[in-house]
Amino acid sequence: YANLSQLVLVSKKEEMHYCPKKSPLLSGPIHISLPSRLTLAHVKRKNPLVVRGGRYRPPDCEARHRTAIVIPHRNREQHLKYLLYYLHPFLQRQQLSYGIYVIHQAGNYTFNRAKLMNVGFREAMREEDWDCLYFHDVDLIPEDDRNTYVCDKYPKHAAIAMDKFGYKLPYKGYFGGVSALSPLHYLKMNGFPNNYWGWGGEDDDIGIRVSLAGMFISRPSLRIGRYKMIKHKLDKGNEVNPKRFSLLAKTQQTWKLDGMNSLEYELVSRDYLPLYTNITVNIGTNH
Ligand code: UDH
Repeated sequence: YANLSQLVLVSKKEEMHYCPKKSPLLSGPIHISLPSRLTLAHVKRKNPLVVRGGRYRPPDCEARHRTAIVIPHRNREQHLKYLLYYLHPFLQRQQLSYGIYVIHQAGNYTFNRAKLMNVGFREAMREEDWDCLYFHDVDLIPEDDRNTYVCDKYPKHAAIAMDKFGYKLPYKGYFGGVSALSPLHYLKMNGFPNNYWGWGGEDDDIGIRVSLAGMFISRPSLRIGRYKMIKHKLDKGNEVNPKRFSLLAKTQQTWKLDGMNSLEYELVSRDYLPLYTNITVNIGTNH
């Protein structure tokens, strides 16, 4: 019997082939429209194979990549709905095994995008051995599914061509919007900074960390790394950070001291919702 059950195991494994290197389901450019009456129930109905916590694996092949999407969030429910509406089918066409984590900052204190990403990294890795993490603003929708959500040899800046910047890189070291790092990349640069409160600077700090840690920035082509940004005003609680330039001037001295190795937070809740895992976290404040 031992042999027989082993045999069954082996043949089951053989039945599940790896997915092809290039997914046959890709369709290229995506036309984005933002239907005003969209509901999460509708998104769920359109994605029947997504299971609790926003997890998915391809039904008829073994995925080659396991990607976690980490979305920093507060008070952007409408944007989140649109992103999920486009992102779930997009990732499924790429035949990835994936999970979506929304990291929700509790309370009304000043927003801290980079620290929420650090929380997302720790909480996602606690659950599963992801081989790539996509740090994804809630208001950026990818416009081409050949922009595959897998990691490269170096940290990847994926949102290279945003409509907001005329589908061009706004400046050379830009690392904002959507980026992808393997756990090794992430830990090598001590994660992201925890001390940027409010809008601005943290994305440049992250770009600088990549090179301080001896790595380069990888990017998709301008033709493929295209994103639509959902228009919005600067949020209440995310005012421009007046300290951003003085912090940036000190990244070289601070990156090894501030980051994953100094991360502190209080987990408020972890909810396995139908389309994503919601992690609500108290990350404190700057004063
Ligand atoms: N975010 C939230 N809630 C907030 C603030 C930020 O969820 O209250 C998250 C969200 O994922 C967002 C990301 O943090 O996509 C980045 O914040 P942002 O969208 O404010 O930054 P961005 O630079 O937008 O994309 C700036 C808009 C400023 C408009 C100024 C008009 N002149």
